[in-house]
Amino acid sequence: MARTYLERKEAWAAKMRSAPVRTERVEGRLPPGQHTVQELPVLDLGIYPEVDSPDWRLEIEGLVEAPLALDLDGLMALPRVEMTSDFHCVTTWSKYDCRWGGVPMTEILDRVKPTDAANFVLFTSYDGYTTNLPAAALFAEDVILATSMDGEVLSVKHGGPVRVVIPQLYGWKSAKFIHRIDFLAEDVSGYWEKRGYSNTADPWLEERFSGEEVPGWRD
Ligand SMILES: Nc1nc2c(c(=O)[nH]1)N[C@H]1C(S)=C(S)[C@@H](COP(=O)(O)O)O[C@H]1N2
Ligand SMILES: [Mo]
Repeated sequence: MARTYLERKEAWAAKMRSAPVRTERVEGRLPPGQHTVQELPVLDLGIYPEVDSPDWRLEIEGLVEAPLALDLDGLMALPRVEMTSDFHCVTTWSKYDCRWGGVPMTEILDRVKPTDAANFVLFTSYDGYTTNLPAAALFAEDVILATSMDGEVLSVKHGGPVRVVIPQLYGWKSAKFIHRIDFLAEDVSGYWEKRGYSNTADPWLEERFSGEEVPGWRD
């Protein structure tokens, strides 16, 4: 019987974990080991949460001076931008020039003010997905809470109503259907990170997999 996408992705992680780790960041637009695709593929757990607009919330909590809960109107009222960036998935495809519209993450950071102890971030999404990353990665200028793609309202397939996009990290850190952002002192592994994927996920360092043993993810 054909294996599911999730099974193949896990098996691939198991196989590739012995690949040599890069010590130097590779320069250039296309990160090492990637190839470009023309259309943005759809990649997720196959669960499409239908959140009614009035019920949607974004909650930002943990080690911040001013925790924030936004409904969709509240998010839409914040300063907005359109920006174009490249998207790199760990499964080796890269899509150039994705045009995202939404609220820059810097607007959120300015409001919640993460404390000095906030070294890590955990995203939690409406499909049950989680992903963790160093808090510093959120401060890049091109990180966006996207509500539109290519000038159209963000589809559920691509993570609508609201998703995170972090162009400088592999795509699995760009949480679709975002619900919570928690600032933490200690790193907490997310869905793929528990299954052997990298905590830091820099495509130009080819940080695909965790160098350490991840308890429980091997058969
Ligand atoms: N909530 C959620 N976000 C997610 C995922 C997911 O399964 N659930 N998959 C991640 C992965 S592995 C990738 S490559 C991108 C894919 O985004 P796209 O489907 O818009 O191309 O979403 C990321 N964000
Ligand atoms: Mo991915």
